[in-house]
Amino acid sequence: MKTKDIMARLQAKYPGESEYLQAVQEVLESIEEVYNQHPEFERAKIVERMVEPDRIFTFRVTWVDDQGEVQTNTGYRIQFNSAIGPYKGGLRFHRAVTPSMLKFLGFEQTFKNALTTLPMGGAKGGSDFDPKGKTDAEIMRFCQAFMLELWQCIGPDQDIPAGDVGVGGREIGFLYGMYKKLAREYNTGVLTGKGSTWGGSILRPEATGFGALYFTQNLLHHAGKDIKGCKVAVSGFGNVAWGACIKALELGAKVVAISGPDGVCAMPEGITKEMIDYMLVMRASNRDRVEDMATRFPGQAFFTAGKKAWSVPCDIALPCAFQNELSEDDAKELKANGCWCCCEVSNMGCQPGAIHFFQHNGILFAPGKAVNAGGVATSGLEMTQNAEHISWSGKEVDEKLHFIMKSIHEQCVKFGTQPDGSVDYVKGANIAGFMKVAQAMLEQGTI
Ligand code: 2IT
Repeated sequence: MKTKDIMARLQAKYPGESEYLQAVQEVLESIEEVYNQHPEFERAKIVERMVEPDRIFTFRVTWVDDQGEVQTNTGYRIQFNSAIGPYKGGLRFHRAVTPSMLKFLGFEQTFKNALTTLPMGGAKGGSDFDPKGKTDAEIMRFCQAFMLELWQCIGPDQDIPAGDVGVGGREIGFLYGMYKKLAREYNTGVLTGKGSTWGGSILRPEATGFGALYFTQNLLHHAGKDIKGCKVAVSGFGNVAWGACIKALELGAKVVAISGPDGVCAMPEGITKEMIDYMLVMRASNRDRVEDMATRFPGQAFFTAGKKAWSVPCDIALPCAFQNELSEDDAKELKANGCWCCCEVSNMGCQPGAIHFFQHNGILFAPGKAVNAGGVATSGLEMTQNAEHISWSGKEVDEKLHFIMKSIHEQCVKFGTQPDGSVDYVKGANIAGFMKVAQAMLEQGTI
């Protein structure tokens, strides 16, 4: 297998699908050497099969807004790979959603899910619906209309969606209500991220952020460092950023920045518990503005329009918002300001140039598919609880999440340790995830 040849073929076949091509390129580059030591993979054309989704559903979603006007959006579900388990992955509602974006996310999800130690295949879905400025009633009508199409494609042993950008507990509630009405079954295992009184797992809302901090702790420990007293810059203010802030604070770090599409809020004395709670209010408001934090906490949070979290001096950068949110220039600014570690929490949050810069300038870096896997892992734990019709305590879930993040870190170290003793976490995560999926595909024959 030659990455160059496969990429040339994919570029010709899917011109303009830049996020998808970027995600595939990163994985192929890191697995090429190992892959070519396995002629059985080459014979079975594993890579050629793995880069194509199993199937893509595309559907029209029509709904009526509060003014009585008819609105039309496009919905998607991409079932990417089911070698090691049923399709599993989130739904993204964002105005920029395209098949390319969801293909990249579904592809990444396949390897991420393989790292979790749980039996889950990869999928992603969503819509170009823009939640910004929408009322709760509009969000409910959109979710219901979306599920009217989606429900035929999913099932607890088939494909299990969850949240992602623009889809949180509120949206999962509306989606589940409509699913239940259509299927006439109380089938909790069909979605994860549910409310805790109706089949949701304790700690699922926090899990992505908590898991990311557990991974960061493992990485720092391996490098002989400690998070206590470190200054942390976080991007975004949604569910993932919220969980990361809670755990960072708990571990004795100081969160000095959060950000939004409108700019950055710097908090020189560190974020407080009250401010973290306010992030939930900001998310629920659908305003999509981080400036609201500075308005609510004058003298503690200082807003600068048009700037990113990476402009605030920190030790550790945690991108928690969107793909490609951290550029090479941002990476240079971070280093110039003293940053020495970046754990990518968002999916593909760092541009290739930024990753390259980190890796060649002694900055510890770990990729999203390892760092943020605690979210989907806890979804996997929710599926187990649903299948058994039981509910575990927060302590039980947290212990399992700790174990999973530790094991993901170990897999990265096993496959990513370099001759000089340093760990290439990108390589480690990609090879570990790939080997598991590739082996399963091989054993299941040419399908
Ligand atoms: O990117 C992700 O891993 C998620 N959005 C969570 C997916 C899930 O099924 O919990």
